[in-house]
Amino acid sequence: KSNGSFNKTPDKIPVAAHPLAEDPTDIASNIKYHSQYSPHFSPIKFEPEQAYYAAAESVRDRLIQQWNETYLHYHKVDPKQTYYLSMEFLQGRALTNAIGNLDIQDAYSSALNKLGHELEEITEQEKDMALGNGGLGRLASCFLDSMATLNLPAWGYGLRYRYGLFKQSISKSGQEEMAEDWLEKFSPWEVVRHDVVFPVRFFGRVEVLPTGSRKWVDGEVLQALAYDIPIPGYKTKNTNSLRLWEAKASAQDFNLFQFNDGQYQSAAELHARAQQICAVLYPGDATEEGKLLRLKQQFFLCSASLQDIISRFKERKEGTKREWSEFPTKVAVQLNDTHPTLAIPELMRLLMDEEGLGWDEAWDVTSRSIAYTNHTVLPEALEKWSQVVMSKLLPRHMEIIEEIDKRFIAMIKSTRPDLENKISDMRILDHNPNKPVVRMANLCVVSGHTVNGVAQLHSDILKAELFADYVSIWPNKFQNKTNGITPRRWLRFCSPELSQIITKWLKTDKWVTNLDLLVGLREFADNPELQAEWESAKMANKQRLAQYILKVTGETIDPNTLFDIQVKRIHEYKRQLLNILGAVYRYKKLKEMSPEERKATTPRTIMIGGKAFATYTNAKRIVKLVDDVGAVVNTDPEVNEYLKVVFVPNYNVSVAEVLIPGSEVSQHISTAGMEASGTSNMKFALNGCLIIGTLDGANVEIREEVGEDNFFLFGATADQVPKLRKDRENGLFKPDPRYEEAKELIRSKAFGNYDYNPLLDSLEGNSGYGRGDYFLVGHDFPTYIDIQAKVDEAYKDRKRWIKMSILSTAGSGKFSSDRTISQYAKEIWKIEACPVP
Ligand code: NBG
Repeated sequence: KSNGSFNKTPDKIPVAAHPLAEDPTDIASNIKYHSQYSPHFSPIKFEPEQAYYAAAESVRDRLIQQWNETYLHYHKVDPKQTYYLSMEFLQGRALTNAIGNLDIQDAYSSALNKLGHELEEITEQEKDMALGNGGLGRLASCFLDSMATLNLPAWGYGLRYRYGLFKQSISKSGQEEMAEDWLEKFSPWEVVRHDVVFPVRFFGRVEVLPTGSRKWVDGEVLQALAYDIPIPGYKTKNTNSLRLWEAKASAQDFNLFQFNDGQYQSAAELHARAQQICAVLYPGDATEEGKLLRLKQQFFLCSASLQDIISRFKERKEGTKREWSEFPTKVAVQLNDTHPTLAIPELMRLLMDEEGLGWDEAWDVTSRSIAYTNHTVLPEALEKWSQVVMSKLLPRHMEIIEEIDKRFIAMIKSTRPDLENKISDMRILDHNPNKPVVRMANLCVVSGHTVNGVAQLHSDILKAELFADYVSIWPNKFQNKTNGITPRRWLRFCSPELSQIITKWLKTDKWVTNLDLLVGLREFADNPELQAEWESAKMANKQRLAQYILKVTGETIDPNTLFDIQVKRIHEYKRQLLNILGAVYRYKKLKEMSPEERKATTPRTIMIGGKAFATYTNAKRIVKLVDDVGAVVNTDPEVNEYLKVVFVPNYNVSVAEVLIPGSEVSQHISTAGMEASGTSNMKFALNGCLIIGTLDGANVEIREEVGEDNFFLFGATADQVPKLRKDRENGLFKPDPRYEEAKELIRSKAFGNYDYNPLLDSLEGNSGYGRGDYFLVGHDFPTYIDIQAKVDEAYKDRKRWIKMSILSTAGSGKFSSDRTISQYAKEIWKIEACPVP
């Protein structure tokens, strides 16, 4: 523990700055240097918070050294580079990761001791950088880690949101949202680049020049200013960048005359509008203003990033004239879902209107540079923008999109007359008279050179359903890239105990960058020595988790019970409702048992966490239900030794780092065909946690890798789902009595007076999205309950359970994001490693 009364740095530590220091005393000097010469606080205090900022800045110095070398090296070698455009990056905390990747953990730990602090306590001071929602944003962050670790010349591009994903708290009325102020003080990890500024225009009109070429003029122009975050690779010099854009207005846009005249608002109007752009991640889009703001955000990211990419392309061979046809051999742009689709018309515009290329040449360059990843088949998530809004905000881009659409139709008519009747589905513009829209996914498929899904099943569904018509035109455009996770953050750093055991038994720590080596654990899965070590490491993680739960909820949970976790965004298709109905059923059965019978059960602690989108009513009801069930079950003296239900508030990356290592089973129970991949399933499996899951997304591949015996499978398969929905419509569904019992108990107000009827009603009736049990909770309930009984049985056999746990970790090698990124690099981006010497 830190010395609480200690509030000054000790005098015996000299103040100095040698960024590359290895020795703990020198590192302590560096930290002290920052506390004095980069002052952000008044000089007398040196409590954990001050120590965190000073330590982080000292780490940053070291990163900057490698970072600059990396930049210069790439500049000299001029390799082809990847640009990963994403509206979301869920970086989480950076300090543990940075010192871990730099391999200076021990030195920092002792340096901080010398200054009267503990490393663990210091790292807890850091706020999560939560510039994303869930899996898609965290995937982007795992990818950055792998790209740097693999020495790939690559950049992440995103927006510097002032407030990240909202902070969730749970009150009597359920979820409450608050702004998450990650920049409340400042972030020690970002470096502003005052020389990297690009103009971004909105609105205005298209002018036809005497030459016939077109130019976008007037409207309003904001400035995009670059903030860079260093992305260190694991034990390598390569340090890449995550470049986040901030929107600014310039001094000329500040009307001093108006201001002095007392018209404060109108004097700084453009400044206020600039601030709105990066104010929040995914502003509500129920209103027209909200929609416009989101489109502005997307364009802002695309325009600034592409101008930057083009300027780098030119700068790398300064003095020589570059051929534009060379551009796709130097630049690979990856669109993380459809949010950055406007990169397509923006690159076309820049090439034609600014650089003077003709359509064909610009199209060739654009379509050879850009590729698109699809992350969902849910219809409501496939973006469609109003043509009216698009024409107003981006008149030149609308023209370009119309031209792409026109040429696509002409191509179909001339080369594929058999597809003529499909044109209205396949084309980019949808001229529905009530609401003409631009279909962003179609624009990506038509324009990009490659389209990929994020797990085998998902990629198969894309080819067979969503994009089936395009497959017949471009059979080679479609690929699968099964998602992955970085083993650094998600095992090596979040579970040091387990990592040490793995290293000991494999006799190498090379698994950290070559995760396939984990298969080596298989041969020891029955070894009692390994089993004992494994169990005690898991127990330590469970204890840490129990302490965390006590701290954030006040609930005491017993580490000797089976820890069962479901954490992810709350969504009906992810079926947290199935989980809680199962818990309610378990509660009811426990109540009906005699004390002896209860003693024979497997005691369980069910933890559920995740954020519900602020306007998603049913998701919020689910949060409330979990909390209400917990309130009753956890205080019921008859059962609370055997069952607890806890809602874990404010789930985010750093909370996941505590939950996942301490888990024993986790639930990935989406309606088959609806979860594109899932990535937390991989994190759990890697940490020796067994999965209860449907055959959905990456579950399918996890089960293949860890073995059927080590995976608790239940539920309908994706190909059965359409028929089951039809049957339901035709009144052919017969509910299981256990399912009816569970719902009935909730309706009877056993868990409080809140009106759960609207939520439960979504499970009744015969048809319709969100009604008639679209997500098949009722159909899958009986097999879900049966598999839960198997979990209980399996847990009683400790040896078998630990073996399964070891085999789960041993089989998780495939799910390293290093594997995923190597495949992207080779099969989509065609880039190669460029290690800094
Ligand atoms: C999500 C999917 C997940 C998947 C992640 C990352 C979106 C649109 N999609 O299943 O729901 O793991 O993307 O690919 O956020």
